[in-house]
Amino acid sequence: MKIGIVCYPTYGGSGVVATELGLAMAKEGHQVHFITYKRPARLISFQDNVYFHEVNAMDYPLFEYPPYETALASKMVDVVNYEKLDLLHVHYAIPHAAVAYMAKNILKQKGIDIPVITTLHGTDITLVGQDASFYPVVEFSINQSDGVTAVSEHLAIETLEKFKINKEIKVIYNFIDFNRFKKTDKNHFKKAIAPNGEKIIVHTSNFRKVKRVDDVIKTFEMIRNKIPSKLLLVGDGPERRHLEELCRALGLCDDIRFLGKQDAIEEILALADLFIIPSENESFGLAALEAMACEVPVISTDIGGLPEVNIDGVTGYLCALGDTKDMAEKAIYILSDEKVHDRFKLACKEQAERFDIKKILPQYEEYYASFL
Ligand code: GMT
Repeated sequence: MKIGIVCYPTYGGSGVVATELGLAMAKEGHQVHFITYKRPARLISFQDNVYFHEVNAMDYPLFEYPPYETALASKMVDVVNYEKLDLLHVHYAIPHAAVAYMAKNILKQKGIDIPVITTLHGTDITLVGQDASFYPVVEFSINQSDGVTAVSEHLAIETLEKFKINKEIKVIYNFIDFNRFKKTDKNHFKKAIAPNGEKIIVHTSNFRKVKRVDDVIKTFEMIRNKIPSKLLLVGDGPERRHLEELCRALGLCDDIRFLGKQDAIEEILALADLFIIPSENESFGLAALEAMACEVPVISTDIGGLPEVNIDGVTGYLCALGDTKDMAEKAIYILSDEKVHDRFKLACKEQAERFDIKKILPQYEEYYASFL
């Protein structure tokens, strides 16, 4: 198949899933064309069957905002037409589903019928898509897509509750590549970060309000009072400054490291003892799955699709939003006893295997094939 993938090229979960999916499809022999404004963050080296088409919105003094959607639609038309693509898969409904609708109709006039599949990732439905400035376009363009997938049961149900959707939404979960995410021996690195054998707690995100990184820090403070530990905060985003101030105010700077955006997340997870994801909204929680694949137990909220990934009392614990006391107690329980910790670690790996890319990729291939 010749597949066009449209996504955000940044470190956000939807871009990561789109890129990893494309790369895996290319390895299976499909030809994959990424269409976006920048090289996707995880598209780091040359790979056979992979192409990247950069979208450039022309600047002009009249434009306060260069019209990216128009440039993207034109690029989609161009690539589909000249590369003879079989299918377009757009990730994150805003604005990609609407732009795909426009491209599809332009191509129809040229006698080309291209199926469009939209994958809903989360905030495009639960947060951003609810804003009046986007809502009608999101609803319309989802209904105009030939196929619609969601990354969890919860997100599929929420989409049907929040919009009038006349399409069946197929659930295809986020996935994990065990060639990359697995437990590895990084003891030298661990010694550098935790020289006295402290426990290592990790959080990765884009530091947006929805991720509630404050709660990670508050939980960590309570854990550290009982168990010597270090916190690694991976990622960057709008809350970073405020979080640094919170660390200073709580006197935690010696035990908390801000590592910024990292490509090799798996190397950090490989030395982690616990992962915390206290989000107020999370359609799936790819970051939690990445941790679990590296045998790291997860303390999360019981929100959105997280309970489909993190099994309460088995792979970690599900706690109420904002209940940092409960999060800390559960974390201390897991970290206090080696045998308990080992039981959780093993369960994490077993649960992560349900989402092995080898199991999820054929679901996408089958879904694509049903539109051709
Ligand atoms: O806010 C983020 O976490 C980024 C966001 C995105 O769309 O880029 O991630 C969403 O998609 C991921 C991949 O499908 C999911 O694993 C995340 O749970 C989801 N984030 C939210 O729902 C907040």
